[in-house]
Order: sequence, then C-alpha cells, then structure tokens
Amino acid sequence: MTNADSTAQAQIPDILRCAYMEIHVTDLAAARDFYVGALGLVVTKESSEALYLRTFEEFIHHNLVLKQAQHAAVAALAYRVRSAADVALAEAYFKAQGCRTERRSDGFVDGVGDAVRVEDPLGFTLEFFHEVEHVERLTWRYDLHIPGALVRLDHFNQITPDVARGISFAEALGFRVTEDICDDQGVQYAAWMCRKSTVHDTAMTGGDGPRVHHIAFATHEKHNILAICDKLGALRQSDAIERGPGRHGVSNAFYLYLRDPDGHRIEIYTQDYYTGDPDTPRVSWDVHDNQRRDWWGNAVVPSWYTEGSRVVDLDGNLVPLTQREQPKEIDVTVGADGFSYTRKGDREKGYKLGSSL
Ligand code: 4SX
Ligand code: FE2
Repeated sequence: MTNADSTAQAQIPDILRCAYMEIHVTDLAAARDFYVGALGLVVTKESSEALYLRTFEEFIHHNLVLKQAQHAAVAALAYRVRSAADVALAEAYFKAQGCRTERRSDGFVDGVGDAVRVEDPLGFTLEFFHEVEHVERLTWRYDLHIPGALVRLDHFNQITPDVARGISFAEALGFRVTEDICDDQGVQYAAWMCRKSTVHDTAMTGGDGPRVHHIAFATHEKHNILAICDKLGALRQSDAIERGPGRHGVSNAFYLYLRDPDGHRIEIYTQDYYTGDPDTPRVSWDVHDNQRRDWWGNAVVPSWYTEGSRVVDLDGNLVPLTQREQPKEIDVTVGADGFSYTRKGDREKGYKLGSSL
C-alpha cells in the first residue's frame, strides 16, 4: 500500500477491548437471582429498573447492564477505546458509512461518560466509550471470591447471515481474525476476531441475524467452571446448563454454556492462548472436523446452533432478521451424518462416523 492509499483511508478508533453488554430482561428479580445469586457477579449499582454487574478483576464500572423491559433483547455491545478522541473517530467512521449514530456526552448508562452508539451495517447496536468510573478491583479480595469466580469479561459472539461480510466489517475496524470454520467450497461458517491479546473480543457465527449468540465471562481455571456446574446442581438449576462443560477445538478454551431466565446465553470460558503478535497464525478448521467445536468430539446440542437473542436499535425496536442463504452448520454436521471425521483421511476413505473400521 502506498502512503497516498493509507492517508485516504478513513481513520478508525483504537479499540481496546470488549467492555460490557446491555441486555433487556423481562424479570429483573429473576435475572438477579441468576447473575448474582447463582453466578456471583459483583453488584456495582442497582435500582428497581437496572442492575450493573462486574467481574472480580474488573476496574471499570460494569461488564453487564441488565434493564427491566417488556421483551428480552440485547441493547448494545460496548467497546472501550484508547482515548477520548477515539470516541469522535468512531462517530465519524460510522457516519461516513451512512450509519445512524447517537452521541451522548454523559453516556447511555450509569458509570460511563462520553459515548457514541451506532447502528452498524450488520444491524447491531455498538457503543464506543473511553471515560468510565473506576471501581475497586477485587483481584486480591480472596475473602470475597467464590469457587466459581467470574474474573473477566472475555468476549461477545454475534450471529450474522454472511460471515465473510462480518469479517470484512470487523477487519476494517481493526480486528484481526484468529480462527475460523470453513469448508472446501469457501463457505465461512464462523470466525473469531480480536483487539486484545486473546483469541477474541467478538466472533461471528453464521445464521439468521442480527442476533447475539452469547456473552462470555472468564474464570481463572478449569476447576472454577466445574464448581459452577456443582453449584447449579445444588441449587436445582441444572436446567440452566445448555452445553458442556468441555474443551473447545477452536480457541482451545475450556467452556460451559448457560441460559439465563430469559434465554440469553452466557458462556463461562477459560485458558485460551496469547494472540498479541500481529503475525499470529490464523487457525482454520474444516466444518467436517468433529473436534472443531468440542475437542472431545461431543455433539453440539441443536439449540446452541439455532437459538440466540434478538437485538434492538437505538430506539429500542427489534431489528428484523435476515436469513442466512449459505449452508447452515447444523445442517452440514449435526446428527452423525457420515460426512464428518475424527481422523483426517477417514472421510475420503468413505468411513462413516461410528462405523467399525
Ligand atoms: O464451539 S467452538 O469450539 O467453535 C467455540 C465457541 C470456541 C470458542 C468460543 O468462545 C465459542 O463460543
Ligand atoms: Fe464463546
């Protein structure tokens, strides 16, 4: 690229990391029981309409805002940017693409200052902010930690019909793809992309969208995830567990998926790998590889592929869905269809999944 080309490019905001999600819930008290009672997220602030929650190692005001509403939905995916000036850059960047934007110098939610929200080209409402209230970082407060302590916000996961388009959008905003799932026809089924030095800040999952697939919180270690399973069992809330625990192929993380009382999906995630070098190799998985989504080869439950949270626009209205035109992963690989493999080469040899070789 020549200098002339690079100066002609729109300046992009310097995104630090995924910072928080704002979600609408239909029963704030039930949601509180789940997020605070069962999962032990830390309450920064609460009222009869809203609940501001954070993880044990967080020093910004919150990682999750729950708002009481008529319908369950995701209201915003919020990213922290490096400086105050980056908020203006984000506003200009999306305005130049013809996207609707709204800037509020005193923020959209408590604890956050100057921020811009945008309706992005994929249909999601994104927020960019820098100014934020600092709160006590409870890292060393082991007197407060619980066995299943959620210590950081790790990532978002978005459902969008055209994953390749989602990748282009994210790359233009400065994200780098670390892993993806595709087939030999060039169909993209999913992609993971980062700003911070982990496998992702967000991922794009192919499907009818825009919808949000999940928000993921990190624990320090695998045993913390097992402790969450034990606690949910003890609370007779094992039906909150949707998938796992298990080991992902993609990202190598240990995982668990839960559904909150409104059906919003939460992932508990730990021990992925460092991705900070710009030349970190991208890992591409074949959609027919049985170990891509679960390293132990466990089948993924169908609801995990098909269900997700609807999103609302800047006015709070549901964003209509666009159907995915390309093949869906659930149709390609679920149900021991005989076209997936555990050992490379088995598929070519015509061995069926589960047959004795
Ligand atoms: O199911 S996958 O192994 O593809 C996967 C899903 C990997 C990392 C994630 O965070 C995720 O949600
Ligand atoms: Fe995830």
